[in-house]
Formats: sequence, structure tokens, C-alpha cells
Amino acid sequence: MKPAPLVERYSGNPILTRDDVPYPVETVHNAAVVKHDGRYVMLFRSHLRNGRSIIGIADSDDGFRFQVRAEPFLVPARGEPFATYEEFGVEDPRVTRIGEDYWITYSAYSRHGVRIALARTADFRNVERVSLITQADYRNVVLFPRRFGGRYVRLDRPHSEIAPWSIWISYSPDLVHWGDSRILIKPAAYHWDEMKVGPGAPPVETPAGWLNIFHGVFKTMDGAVYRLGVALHDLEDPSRVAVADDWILQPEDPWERTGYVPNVVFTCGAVAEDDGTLKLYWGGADTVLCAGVARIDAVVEFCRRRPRPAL
Ligand code: BMA
Repeated sequence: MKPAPLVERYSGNPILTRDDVPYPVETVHNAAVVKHDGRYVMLFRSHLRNGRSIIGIADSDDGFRFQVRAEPFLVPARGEPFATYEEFGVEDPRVTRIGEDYWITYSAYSRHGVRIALARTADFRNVERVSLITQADYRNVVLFPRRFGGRYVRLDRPHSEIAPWSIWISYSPDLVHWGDSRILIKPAAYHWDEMKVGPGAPPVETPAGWLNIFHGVFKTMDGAVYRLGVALHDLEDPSRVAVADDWILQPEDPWERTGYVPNVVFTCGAVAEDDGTLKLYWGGADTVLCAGVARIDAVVEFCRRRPRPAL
């Protein structure tokens, strides 16, 4: 008998599409989700018809049925220094709660490349841009929710012409200035992720370590396939990591296999529940938003059972 899938897809997928959005957009995908005051809040990316992206916001009582608010949450900034670097749009938000605030990292696109901006909100009503925290070209910055040895920690993915794009770790005293960077997880040759890897959902704390659900890309004769993999970082030293050899989710449903960009599952967020499950959210084919549930202990076990070298 085949084992049950590690990530059980929600039966009502896709959970959000452009038809649920009260302003004109072409897609709904790549979303951060957190629990705030007992409700789920989602920040999601949408393409406009000019091909550039904005970030919308939606609320839910159960984590599956979301109501989109009337206005987008983040559109390209008018004020400097952000306006220069958000000219081509804002994409792929991640949210991490640190203390009382929620910290949002998102991709800022412009003629100068893609860099990561940091914004802060306490209530998901008012949002304040704090800083641009990378140069070009970086994507996929996820923040750990606490400090290690007094320093904040992030995972990110710089672009490279020389090496396959990989996951790096960096440290900061204040969330704005970052350094001590080093490479942590590389794509494995002739593997499902051999073209590139990048951080996905912000790390989820478990008693066994931090779960890092990341994306990996494989290039085929018919384009790239985006899948999700998982790694387990040491609780006290997140630069120590075990990477599962196999993927945990691949495009299978029709709305994951065809759409704006075919054969994509891409995550920016997951919510750990008190009952030991994880709600995972992913964009399907860069067009719709999907959700699924996994048992946290099973995902941890998956990392431990068949790890591969991280580098
Ligand atoms: C990546 C990013 C994601 C997107 C994915 C698949 O490079 O642009 O936002 O979901 O490609 O197209």
C-alpha cells in the first residue's frame, strides 16, 4: 500500500482565485499566512494586467475560507528610497512575528534588479516600510522569529551566474544591517532541485528543530518544475541543518499544472497549529492559492530518515 501523502491537500482547493478579489487582478498566489488575534491573516501576491505585482490581504476564521479586503495591502511605494526600487512591483511576501510586531519581507522589483524590502505592522491595518535589506539580486528572505546569541537570523537566496542558486544564512543585530553570510543549502546535482533552491515559508519551531519548507526547481525540456522540499535546522544554531532528500509536494492538481506559469507549487507561508499539524499554503501555477495539512512530527521524521548533504 502507498503511504499517505505527507501534505494532505485541502479538499476545497484552490482556496483563493482572482474571482475572490474585489479589484482587478489576474492571479492570486504566493501568500504569507499568520495567526493574529485568533484569526488567520493572509498577504498574497497578485499580477495586474500589466504583468506587475501587488500584495493583497485576506482574513479567515478557519485558515481555509478567506475574505479578501477591499483594498490591496502593499502597492509600489511613492516615497523614497522605496519608490525607486519598487517601480516594477512588489512580490512574494513572508511574515514573521517577532515580539509584538509582524515583520514583512517582500521582493521589490525595478530596473535595477530585485531586492528585498522590510516592512512592519502591528495590526495588519497600518504598515510601515522600514528598510531595503539587500542589494540586487536577492529573493526569498525569511526571518527566524527569535534571536540567536543576540542576533536576528535570516535565510535568503542570492542570484549567481557561476553557481546554482542556493540558500544562504545571514545575521543582524537590528534586522536592518546584515552580515556574516554563508552558504547553507545547495541544489543537488541530477535531483528534483538541481537548478535552484530558495527559502519558502518562514521557519517553523518544533521541539526537534526549525522546519524550513523551501522550493526546488528542475529544468526539463518543457520548462521548469517547482516543487517543495524540507530541511530541519538546529534549534540553537540554525546554521546546522539536515536536508530531506525527497520533495514533499509537487504540482499534481490541474490548477498546479496549468496556468500563468505551468508546473509550479511555491510557498511563502505555513501556520503551526496547537494540535501538532501544519497548515501549508502554496501558489498553484502562479495563478491560484492552495492549502494543505501535514503532521509536524511526520515532516520532522521525513528530514531525519533520509537526509542528504546540505552542500
Ligand atoms: C520564481 C518567483 C516566484 C514564482 C516562481 C514560479 O522565480 O518568481 O514568484 O512563483 O518563480 O514562476
